[in-house]
Amino acid sequence: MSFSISDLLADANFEQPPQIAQVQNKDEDDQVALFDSDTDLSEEEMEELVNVDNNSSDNNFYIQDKINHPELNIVKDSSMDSLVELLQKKKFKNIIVMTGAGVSTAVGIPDFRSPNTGIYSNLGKFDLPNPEDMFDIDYFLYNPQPFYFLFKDLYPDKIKPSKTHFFIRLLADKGLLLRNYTQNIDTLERLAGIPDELLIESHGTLHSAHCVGIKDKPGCHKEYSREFIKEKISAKEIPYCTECGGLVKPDVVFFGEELPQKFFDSYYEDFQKCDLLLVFGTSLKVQPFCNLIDFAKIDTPRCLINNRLAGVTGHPRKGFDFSGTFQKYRRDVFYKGNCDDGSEILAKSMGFEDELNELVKNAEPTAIF
Ligand code: CNA
Repeated sequence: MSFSISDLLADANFEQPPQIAQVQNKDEDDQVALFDSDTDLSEEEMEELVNVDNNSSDNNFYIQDKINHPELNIVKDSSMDSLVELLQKKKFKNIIVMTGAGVSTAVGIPDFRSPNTGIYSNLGKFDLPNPEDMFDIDYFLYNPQPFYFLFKDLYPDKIKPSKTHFFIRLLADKGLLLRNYTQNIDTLERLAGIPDELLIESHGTLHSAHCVGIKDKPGCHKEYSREFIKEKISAKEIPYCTECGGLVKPDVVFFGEELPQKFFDSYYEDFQKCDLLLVFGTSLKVQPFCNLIDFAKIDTPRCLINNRLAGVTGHPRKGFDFSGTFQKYRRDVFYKGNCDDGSEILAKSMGFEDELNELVKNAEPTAIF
């Protein structure tokens, strides 16, 4: 193992407020762009932190506080039952839902990192130098073909949103959703009826497209519809701009590109206001999105619903603390399972399970790409 718990604690800077990851870009020093984090812990290392003996005063930074004031803990342990208990006692009014590719796998769109089924495991035929190059803007401008042809393979002909998308839509209908921050580009949130003002498509969307030019020649930014792209790639053609001959790229944020302004305009205030954070179907490996969980106030309960551990760092101010060891208040819950089962449990404890099942049953499959 490459770390010790005391090293992690010694390492952590307790005074520093959470920060959105910054990455240097060749054009502007302070640009905040999308990048894949490679500094985080393996699943085994996360498991060790989750199973740490938190009665040992060496490990538990806030042990004295917690012994003297057990009532300060927001949840009694990291199980879903603790959150259900809380949901039954307290009405949350400003819920933020963060979502990743795991909310769409149930309806047939693969995620990035699931072993065997994820996109990264199935890029062999494209002969890329690295799997991440598929979504890298410099590589795209140099060789756009793999990106366009991946989409042709990727999307089922007709698709409907998952139960989790409809759960989020119902939170919106009931006035409980403060915002849905999604990393997904598949537009299933829109199809589920989550209103635009409550949705932040943090990594862009396949809904629209623009001319981005070609290598060493900036584009004219002319806007194109999804249908335009769809027609071209169905005919196995690369979509070029009819004005300037540049490449027409869906408005998806590639590694190295800036996130939408709406993300930066909203996240700080939203997370300060948030009274419950639900995180669904993400490995929390893409920055700066994964840093958002650190912006919830220290007594805001947070729940990860995912089929494997994610976002555990062992730092008091970074990531989840499912062992209740590193943070002042115990407030993190982990439901290890699939997103739709997690949504069902939440909907049931909030009293709208039947409405949810009705929405799922009545949804019509639609062609999105
Ligand atoms: P990821 O890194 O592939 O992680 C997905 C996580 O979800 C993994 O931990 C999986 O184990 C877990 N998971 C998969 N299916 C389920 C399920 N049914 N229930 C519970 N857990 C599940 O993907 P992230 O979203 O974390 O990474 C961010 C990338 C992925 C963004 O930039 C996206 O644009 C990109 N992406 C989006 C889509 C989409 O729009 N549907 C698809 C593939 C990739």
